[in-house]
Amino acid sequence: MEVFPSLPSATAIALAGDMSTRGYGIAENCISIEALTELRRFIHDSVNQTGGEYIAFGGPDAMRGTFLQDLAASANFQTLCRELYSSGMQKPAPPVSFYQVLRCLAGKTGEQHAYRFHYDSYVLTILVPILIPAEGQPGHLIMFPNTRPVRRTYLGNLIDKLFLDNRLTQNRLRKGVISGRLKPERIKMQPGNAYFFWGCRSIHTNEPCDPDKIRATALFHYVDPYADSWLRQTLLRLRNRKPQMSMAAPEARAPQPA
Ligand SMILES: O=C(O)CCC(=O)C(=O)O
Ligand SMILES: [Fe+2]
Repeated sequence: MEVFPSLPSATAIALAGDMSTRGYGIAENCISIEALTELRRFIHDSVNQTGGEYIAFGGPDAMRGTFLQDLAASANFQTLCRELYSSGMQKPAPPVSFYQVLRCLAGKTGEQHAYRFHYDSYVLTILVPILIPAEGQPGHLIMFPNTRPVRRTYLGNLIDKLFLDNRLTQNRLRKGVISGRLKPERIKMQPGNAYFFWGCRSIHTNEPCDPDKIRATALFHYVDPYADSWLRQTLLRLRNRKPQMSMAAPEARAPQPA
């Protein structure tokens, strides 16, 4: 069953235009209420099991049997992502699947997952909001759009990440945003819509939400430009050799920003 509308190519062109100008494009009313209701039930159950704290699911096994698996398999959704990729990258998308994450912010631990400014490792990011608190702090997505090109090499990408992923830069960005000195795009997401942006080109994160609320977002990461990089594979192998990583159950390990 097709779970995503077939969008006219004019809509895809408009989305791509918005992604390159203001940083993000919105496909409106493309996720059904039934799908949101089913996912919300799953999210409420999962957060209850953690005692009201943060939980995240990564990889295809965690999504099996849910709407998120159907969406990743949807021909219409895949076609749109391929079109956006090829229009942004000026080359056809390789035949790859999505790297999927479902993030549920709740409790004190949820607050710790705010203001983690990052670039995604994948070119295109699709964010599907499932639960956004209607009152208090909703945990908006904030973004400095298209602050870099897609780096040609993994090393180039790594150098950017080192400049961003350190305490000094993170503190500066957080303080700048909180004081209003820095003015990122602040995206007030509405469940039912899907949000598209160049995740690997745009510094982004979410603001905190109230600890007694749940904020849940599904992320679809599309096309890892460095999948074949020797350096990347070597670093991954070294990291996976560390015993504490391999001993944790996959679902207990919170996925890092891709
Ligand atoms: O949940 C969000 O608003 C953003 C999460 C994100 O950027 C990521 O997981 O890569
Ligand atoms: Fe991200």
